[in-house]
Amino acid sequence: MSYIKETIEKLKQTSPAQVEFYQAVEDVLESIEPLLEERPKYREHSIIERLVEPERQIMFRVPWMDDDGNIQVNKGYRIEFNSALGPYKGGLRFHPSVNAGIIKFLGFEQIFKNALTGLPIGGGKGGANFNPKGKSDAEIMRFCQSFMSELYRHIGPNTDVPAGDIGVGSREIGYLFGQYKRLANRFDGVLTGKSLLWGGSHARKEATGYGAVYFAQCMMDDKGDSLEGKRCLISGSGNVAIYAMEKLYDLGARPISCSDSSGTIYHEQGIDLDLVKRIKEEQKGRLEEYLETHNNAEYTPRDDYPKDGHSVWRYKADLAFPCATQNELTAKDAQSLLENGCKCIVEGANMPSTQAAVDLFIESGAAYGPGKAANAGGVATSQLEMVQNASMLRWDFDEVDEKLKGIMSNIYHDAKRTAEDFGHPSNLVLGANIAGFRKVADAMIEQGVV
Ligand code: NDP
Ligand code: 2IT
Repeated sequence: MSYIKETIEKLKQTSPAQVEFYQAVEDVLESIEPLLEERPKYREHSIIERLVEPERQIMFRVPWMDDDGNIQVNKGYRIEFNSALGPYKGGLRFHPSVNAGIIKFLGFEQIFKNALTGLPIGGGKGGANFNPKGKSDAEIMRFCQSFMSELYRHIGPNTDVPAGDIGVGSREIGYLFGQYKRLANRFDGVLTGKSLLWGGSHARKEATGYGAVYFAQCMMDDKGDSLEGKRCLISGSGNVAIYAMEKLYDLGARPISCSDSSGTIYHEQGIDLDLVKRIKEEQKGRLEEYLETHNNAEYTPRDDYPKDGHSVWRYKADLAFPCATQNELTAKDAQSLLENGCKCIVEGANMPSTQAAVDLFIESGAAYGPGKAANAGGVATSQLEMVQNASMLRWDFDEVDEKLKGIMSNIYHDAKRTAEDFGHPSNLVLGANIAGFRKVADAMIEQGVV
């Protein structure tokens, strides 16, 4: 058995039942095989064995009281995965599907994503199996306060800096920050994605979606093409999806779909983004309500999705932006995208394509931008928020946006150059994984056995 396969087998025994985590680890380890041959020092220093083991895993009880006076209990997590390059950095996810394996997959991805940004941030992730849907504002606040009552002792502006992810947006960051400040008696940059009124950065809210589109722009440039006039399929209708659609419109493209966990909207004339913002950001409603304004749009409820696939990916388009969640794009979906002439897939979400779908994209020669490269604009702008907090300055929107553009272009070219150096010029999975891994591994060697 190869060294990589042996490592993965061992991991399955020592960390049982964490399938998403194995998937993320396999993706990275299989890509870096050629690098391990070239540089035996990584094996001599047991870099892989150390990398797959988080530096610290914090799991805690989150008790809170609902509006009816019942006591509820959730599981809270913060996985501090790797601090070779800087303080642990990564979001918090509140979703009923959250478990240790999901937080570990996200934390593991975050290590290499953060390394790719070229900024001094390590990798971490956290969250809870809490379902924010249907909860009152007061319940959300009590939950966030209880969550932070444990988390605050583990985080700090130079230790670990959480942010948002699925189910955690500016409202939750506000309640979390308020409780942190109360307990720690410090007003510091311990969370990112903060409100512009009290320490947030311009363009952080937009950064992940905008960044994914800037990344797509680099991919199209390389083909001698542009986004102008292109039909784009988007999944999700949360933070990443909304701001990806906004930037696509800015650059002359046409987003024609979006989705939530209940169903998919397809609107040939182009998604009405102001309406989606109103439904999702202001009313926290369901996408189905879109039809009340646009009866010429098509809505497919989740129950009517094709077997083994999702409804979004069966339409004809030039580009696809999965921006909802992990494994939302299957081999069947990849096939139908490719058959319909889709030439560029850009991942706004973390690990949205199954391994079989990724294999199909790579074999087909389509331009495929993996999440850890294409969605790194969010965390990169979080680091810009940390810089502004540490210096007590505030940059204007254009300044942050320009920096974000530069970072996305650097990530693209770093991954592309690395893929070329290893003889697979169009394989950005290999390029991104090797480029990210190399930075972390070299730092770990220099810091000794810790
Ligand atoms: P939001 O909570 O704002 O939106 C998530 C969207 O995805 C919603 O439309 C949601 O639908 C849908 N969704 C979530 N879970 C599922 C599911 N199990 N099945 C179907 N649909 C689902 O989250 P974000 O936009 O912030 O995050 C989206 C993705 O982007 C995630 O993979 C996240 O890890 C990744 N990401 C986020 C970054 C950020 O800065 N926010 C940075 C980098 C990556 P519904 O409302 O019905 O639940
Ligand atoms: O997956 C991600 O990169 C995020 N959810 C953003 C993390 C951050 O610290 O901004």
